[in-house]
Amino acid sequence: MSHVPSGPRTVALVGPYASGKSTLFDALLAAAGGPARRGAAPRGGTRIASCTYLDEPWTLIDCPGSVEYVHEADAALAVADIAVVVCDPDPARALTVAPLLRRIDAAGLPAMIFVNRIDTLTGRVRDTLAALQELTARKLVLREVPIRQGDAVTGYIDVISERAYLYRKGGASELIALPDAMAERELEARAALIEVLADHDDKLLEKVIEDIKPTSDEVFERLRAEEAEGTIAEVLLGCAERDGGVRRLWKALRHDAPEAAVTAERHGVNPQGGTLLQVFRTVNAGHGGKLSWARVWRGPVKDGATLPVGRIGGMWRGAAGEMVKIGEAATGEIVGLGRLDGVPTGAVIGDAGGADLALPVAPQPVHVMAITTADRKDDVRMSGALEKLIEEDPGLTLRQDAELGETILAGQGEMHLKAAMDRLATAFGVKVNAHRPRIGFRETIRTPVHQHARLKRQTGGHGQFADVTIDIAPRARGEGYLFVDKIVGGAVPRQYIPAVGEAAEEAARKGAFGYPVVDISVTLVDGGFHAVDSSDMAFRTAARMALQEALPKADPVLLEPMHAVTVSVPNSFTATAQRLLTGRRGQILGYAEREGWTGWDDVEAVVPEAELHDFIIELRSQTLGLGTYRHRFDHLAEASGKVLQEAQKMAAG
Ligand SMILES: Nc1nc2c(ncn2[C@@H]2O[C@H](COP(=O)(O)OP(=O)(O)OP(=O)(O)O)[C@@H](O)[C@H]2O)c(=O)[nH]1
Ligand SMILES: [Mg+2]
Repeated sequence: MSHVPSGPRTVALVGPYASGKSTLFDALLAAAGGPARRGAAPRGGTRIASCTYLDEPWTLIDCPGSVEYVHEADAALAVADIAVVVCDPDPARALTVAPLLRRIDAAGLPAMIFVNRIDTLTGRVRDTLAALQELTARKLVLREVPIRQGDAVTGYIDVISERAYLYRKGGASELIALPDAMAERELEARAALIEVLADHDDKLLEKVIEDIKPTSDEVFERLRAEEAEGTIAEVLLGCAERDGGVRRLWKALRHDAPEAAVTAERHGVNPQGGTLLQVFRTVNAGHGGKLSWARVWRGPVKDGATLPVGRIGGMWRGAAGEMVKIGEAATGEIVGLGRLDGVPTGAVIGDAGGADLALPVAPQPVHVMAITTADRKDDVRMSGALEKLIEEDPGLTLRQDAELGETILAGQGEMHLKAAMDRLATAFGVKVNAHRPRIGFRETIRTPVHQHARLKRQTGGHGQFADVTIDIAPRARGEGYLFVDKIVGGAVPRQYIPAVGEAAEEAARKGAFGYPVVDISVTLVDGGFHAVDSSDMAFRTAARMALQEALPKADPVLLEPMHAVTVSVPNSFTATAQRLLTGRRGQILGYAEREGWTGWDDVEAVVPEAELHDFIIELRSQTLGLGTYRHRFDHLAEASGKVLQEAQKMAAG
């Protein structure tokens, strides 16, 4: 059928961990005339490459599948014209695609599904489709039925054109006569596809009712329109490793992927106006400088152009394995821009009007590490480098813990944080060590104590003298520190009394177990002074002595921070989540269906902060990587036994 050549379009290859996205990315580029690269796809990071397929310009974004990089995949989805969801044919693994399909649905992004590793399929494709259909609001339609020889899938029939093909490694599939034995299955799949499309099209519906076979063009047109709307997603089959279904996918994309203008309209971008760009990925290559990957929402944009955020210092297009310098980029293109200092990932450059271009907010970090420079000399450089790293990666957050004197780097998981620290070393030359962050323990007392202390020193000339008697007493949780002055008759002169209150409060920063003491009152009940030897300083010292002596006698108790935790899991893992929380001294408060997520539960619990450190690692390993959690500080709770021993060891060390 006729095809009007389109302008630049962008495809985000997304899908669960190790589903074959990078293999497919390489195969698509090879089919588009790029170098044939096999097997050496790096694990993890996003790759971006532009190419031409049948004279049309494309950019492919190979997104990481790891749950620790959802924010990277989300950023790619936010600038893509269509998503290709690469997944495994095993229905038992379908659940791993659930969070991604939800995000694509929520964004209203057009999508196709590429069921990869079709060579490993032992069951029926229908079952794979049914399992996937459970997970998305859009209707899935099977574009192909597999042809098998023995157990192996060796080709497919396209149910719209009704042509049969055999996969050919390293090349286009071979057109063959439609196998007789397959005719019935093909008709059945075609009828199912048309039935779905007819739901959205009265003319098609009439034909179905009157039993008239619609033309391929009619079916193609409807599919294209519904896919662009995000109401239907076609499901293609393939085997990226052996080039199976790769050209079929190219053709489907070429035909059905919406043009840049359609995507711009979906985001509410006004086609009229000045240059409009959006940075969706930043790579700080250290001495190589900073590269900001952007979608051109409104072009053209020229290298050297002065943008509101500065001048573009170099412009590149990604190509398979290299970068090609370009002078100008058109609307719809994905380009790398040089030297946009201070421009963070997500930045929208130009007048966006009322357009909705914000990148999805990265999930709350679930893994934290305290970091220190391996060499003290690097301290200043570390903070500069960290600032750049955060700017580059919205999945990271940084916090200075003044109380514990720690720099806390938080991210999406163990690998994510390790990668961030590696980047500090390789791109910024700052070597850091990481350790488990300290817990902000507190302590308080359970019994009142009456305490006297006297400072009396004679050093050469005039000495130091101060005498105080205090009562310390517990207060209710959260009431804080209170100083009460009950001096009568000038036992302690007025001017020294504030010093007593302040010094006692300072001394309470390190209690019997070595942690800040909270929720106590200190009452100054009596004292004595010397006309010459008393001073602010002397009263401070006496107050400190009194408190330090009193605290251990006041039945001290360690308080540990408790967090309100919400764990989200598919409901087949609800019991697992509860068991893991209980195993970490968590108190389960209950569970309920996760809002807007049928088939998922939110388990609520109160868990000690000290137990959350490695929690995400265990949770993911027990839930196919699907479990997530959110948390916030809730209250301080009394702790004893092993926790107390550990805390005391920590305070001492
Ligand atoms: N049998 C079979 N194996 C495949 C196919 N496609 C990819 N693989 C293999 O699956 C493994 C993972 O492939 P990748 O392409 O790296 O997967 P990915 O989705 O990019 O992985 P992440 O980026 O880590 O999420 C590799 O060992 C591939 O060789 C396929 O069609 N059939
Ligand atoms: Mg990959």
